[in-house]
Amino acid sequence: VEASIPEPQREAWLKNQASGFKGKDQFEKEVVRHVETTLARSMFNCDETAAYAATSLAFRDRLVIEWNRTQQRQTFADSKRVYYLSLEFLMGRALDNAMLNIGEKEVAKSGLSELGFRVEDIIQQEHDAALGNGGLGRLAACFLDSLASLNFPAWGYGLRYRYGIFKQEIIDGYQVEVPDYWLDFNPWEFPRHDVTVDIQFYGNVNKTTDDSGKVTAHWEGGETVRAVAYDVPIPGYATPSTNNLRLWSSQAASGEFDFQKFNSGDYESSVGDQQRAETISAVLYPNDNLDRGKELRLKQQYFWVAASLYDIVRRFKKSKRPWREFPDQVAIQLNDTHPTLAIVELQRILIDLEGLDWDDAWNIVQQTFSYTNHTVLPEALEKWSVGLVQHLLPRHLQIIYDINLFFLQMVERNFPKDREMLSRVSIIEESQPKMVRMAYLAIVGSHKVNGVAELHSDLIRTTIFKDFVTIFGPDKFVNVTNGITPRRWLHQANPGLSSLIASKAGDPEHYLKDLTLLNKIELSVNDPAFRKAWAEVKLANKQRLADYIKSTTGIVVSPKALFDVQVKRIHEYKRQQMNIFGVIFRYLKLKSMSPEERKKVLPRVSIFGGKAAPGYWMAKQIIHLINSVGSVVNNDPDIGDALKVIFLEDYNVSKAEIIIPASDISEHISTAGTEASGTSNMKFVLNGGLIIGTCDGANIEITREIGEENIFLFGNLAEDVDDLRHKNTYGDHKIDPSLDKVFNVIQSGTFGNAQDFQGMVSAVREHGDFYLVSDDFHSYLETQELVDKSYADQELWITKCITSVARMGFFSSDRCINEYAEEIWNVEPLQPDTNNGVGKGE
Ligand code: GPW
Repeated sequence: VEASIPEPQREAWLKNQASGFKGKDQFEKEVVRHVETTLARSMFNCDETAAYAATSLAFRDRLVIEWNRTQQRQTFADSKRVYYLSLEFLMGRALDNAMLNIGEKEVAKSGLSELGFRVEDIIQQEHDAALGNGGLGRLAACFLDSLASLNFPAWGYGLRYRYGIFKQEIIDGYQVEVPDYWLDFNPWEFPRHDVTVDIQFYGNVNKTTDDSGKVTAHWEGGETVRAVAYDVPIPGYATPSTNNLRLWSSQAASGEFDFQKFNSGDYESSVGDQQRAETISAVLYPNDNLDRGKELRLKQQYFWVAASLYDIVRRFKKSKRPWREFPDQVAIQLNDTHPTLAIVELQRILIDLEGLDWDDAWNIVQQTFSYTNHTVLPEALEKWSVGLVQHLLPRHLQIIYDINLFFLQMVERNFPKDREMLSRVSIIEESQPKMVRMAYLAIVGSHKVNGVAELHSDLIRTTIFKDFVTIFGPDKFVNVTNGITPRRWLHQANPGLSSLIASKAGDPEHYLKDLTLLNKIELSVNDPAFRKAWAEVKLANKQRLADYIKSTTGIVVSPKALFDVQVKRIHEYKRQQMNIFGVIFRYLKLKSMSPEERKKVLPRVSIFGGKAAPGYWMAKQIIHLINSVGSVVNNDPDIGDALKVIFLEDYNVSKAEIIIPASDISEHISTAGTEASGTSNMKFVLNGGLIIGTCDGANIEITREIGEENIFLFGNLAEDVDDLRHKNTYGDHKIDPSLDKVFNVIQSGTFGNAQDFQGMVSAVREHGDFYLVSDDFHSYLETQELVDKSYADQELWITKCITSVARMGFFSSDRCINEYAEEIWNVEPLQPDTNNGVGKGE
């Protein structure tokens, strides 16, 4: 590496190489230096915010050194890289993760303590990086952690939203959205004002023919917006490898503003141009599992995809390799269909700008891309109107039509007897207006398509993408069951449990890198001291959450009660409504008991959290009902500790880190066949909580791993859902008697104005109960009773918990990333130099 620098300069550079702090004394020195010089403050006005800033900068210096080395190493090795394109990266906080991955948390703890701070308080100063909605965005963040920890040369590409997912406030029981301006102070990003790409929109296409008769398309005119790169270092755990997450920010292309307009007095419109450009990366769309087809969203997609591809192609061209080697150097993973235009953009670059033949170009494209599907819900499958694509990206629409033409010709040749096949699989839906089906485009342009859990992958093969399995053969469609990073979701969120595990499974550095080693704790399942310590860890985590609940809601809950948690985006298919109906049923039952009877019941705390998309009326109604039930139940003197209902506002990654380790039971109760995988189910079990759930998504594989005696499954199966829905709509739909009782109480006004909750009730009673709440309600209540009974036998309960954790190794995102690397990307890790002694994990 150094050989590229000429002799005399090289010496000076090497002699003065930055190294970052080593050990506690240097750490303190660096913190004080950053307080005094970078922040221009002193020990007399260094509050926790400043201490956070200085600590982060000290750690950042360490990260950057390894980051530069990793990037140089990857450039010189010139091996294949993975590019993970995702519109969402739900990163949460970075400092704690950096301390852990670099392996210097103990140093930070004692150093900060000598300077007068507690490391936990400092960590909590950080604002979450919340550039995502839910599971899809968090999956991308877990993948980045695993890619770096496993030493894969990999980059993430996303958008640098000025506003992440909104902050949720609950006011009078209603959700209120508050903008999340998070960039005020962000030490983790590096603006690269020299790395820019000008992105074109609108305009028109002209074709020219050269002497040989070759036709070339030229996309001309329109407007230009500048993409500026912001880089975020992603440290691996217990390895010096530090990868890059590149987020694009939009700016006016013409400089600060149009001086012509400014000087001629048209100040407002000159600023207006700039603001319009900045709008592209201004805000994350707050929809989860829903496609709303807004023009600005399509602009975001193309802006991000075009800038990323320009960057990737620029890097490839430096190697001077022939184009056919592109797929040997580049694997691009499409996180859902949001980046599907990348397929069209690469084809455009190759044929219009690089002069390749269509077929050669298309081969390269197909070998380069692969696509992950995350849902079968029809309302979430992206479609863009042909008119909108034509207007915004005229050349891309032509290419989409050509891709479709050649694809349909192939289908016609291979399946001449099935005439209806053509309209079924056409990338263009012949509706009014015509629509581009993005999932079909993604399939046709990729070499592999994967689902995210076994049931989900089976469903896409047999339902929504059935014809494509016929056309391309079964090998194109694979399963890669999701995973989670055990660094954040075990060691960081639950240090107590992690060190208890370490006492049996050995060094965290080993089992956090090979999570199957967790199975060692199963040998201690009958060890009384281990079991006692296990129970103490859980109780301490519940106490921590109880304190948090007290401080944020004022409500006192007993850590001895059974903590029942459902935290995730609010959605009808996830069925928080079924949970709250169940809570109401429990409340009615408690009310019907004598005080003596009531004293004997196992107390329960029902904890909810999650955001509703701002335009999702039913989801907001569900939040309102949960809060209304809470204010009745929590203030009912008959009830006391027997039942508490808590809604925790603004659920996000850093709150998940407190909530998840504190659960006894968590709810993953989607209508069978609707939740592609779920990933919080994995987090809860890994943290020693049990699950009540449906046979859906990864619940099924969790059951297979931990054993069906360790999970509370209930409800109808995916294979029966269609028939049940049909019956509910066309047959005589009798609703479950217990649910009917609950509805009558809601309608009597017990929880406030019955009108406010009419939508939720009539969705079940009158509109066919699409999510089968009534069909599953009896089974749900019975299973909740079984949960109470099982919890009463604490010894058996603890056995279930320990056994489950021991068997969760499969769900590490490291396993998941290794599967992608082998089955889809064909990439190898690049081992770091092991002799520089940096980057030892804790
Ligand atoms: F609709 N998921 C999500 F498929 O969080 F695009 N947001 C989304 O918009 C979509 C999916 C989309 C989730 C799935 O709902 C969840 O089951 C899965 O575990 C997660 O993606 C990661 O694969």
